[in-house]
Amino acid sequence: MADKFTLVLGDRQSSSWSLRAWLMAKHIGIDFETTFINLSAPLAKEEILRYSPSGKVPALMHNDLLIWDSLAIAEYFNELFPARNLFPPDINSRAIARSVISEMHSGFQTIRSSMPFSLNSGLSFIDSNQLRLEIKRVEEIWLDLRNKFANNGKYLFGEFGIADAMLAPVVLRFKAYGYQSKNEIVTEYCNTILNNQFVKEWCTNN
Ligand SMILES: N[C@@H](CCC(=O)N[C@@H](CS)C(=O)NCC(=O)O)C(=O)O
Repeated sequence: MADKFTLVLGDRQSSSWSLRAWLMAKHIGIDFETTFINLSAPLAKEEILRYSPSGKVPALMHNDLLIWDSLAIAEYFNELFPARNLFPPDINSRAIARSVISEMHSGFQTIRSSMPFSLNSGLSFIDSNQLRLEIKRVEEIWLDLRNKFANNGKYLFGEFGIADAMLAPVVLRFKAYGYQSKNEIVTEYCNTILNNQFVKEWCTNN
């Protein structure tokens, strides 16, 4: 029997964590089904809980196995498809990639709350010192990695990987809220993400 993968996702318009898992699956190139749940529907929570015990999306079903949380899905994909280089090839770079994705996964609360994920544009964000600090930190990560890995390709560690999937929603937030970096390298990386074929597909199919 062929392997069956299903991603349970929130709607494209509002679910940034779902986008991350979906980007990873698209990048790997597996055949997978999707179950989208409209997160603003009155019974959304009940619907999510039919699939995901945490009450959150994304969740991945691989045959009879259920994996929930974007980070666990990322690590599972990496173990199943090592040849797709979802993490960079050398141990030091992998450790940095894991630091970056963990920082994203557990931090940047003010970016999340002041710039809620949306595919619309022309939105207004709630400005604050903390928001500026977090934006500065994201830009510092992008700049540092692009400077280090520029020779390997145009993504954070050269080739597209989990770190790019985890940070792509921040690029879309900046676009939605009209935040434009003054740094050329940061802007170039943001354009790379905005021009990624799968990011475009997520944004146009909503
Ligand atoms: N740590 C989780 C966060 C997942 C998360 O917060 N998902 C949101 C959608 S982006 C969700 O399920 N919200 C619905 C709810 O909380 O009822 C992950 O990385 O997957």
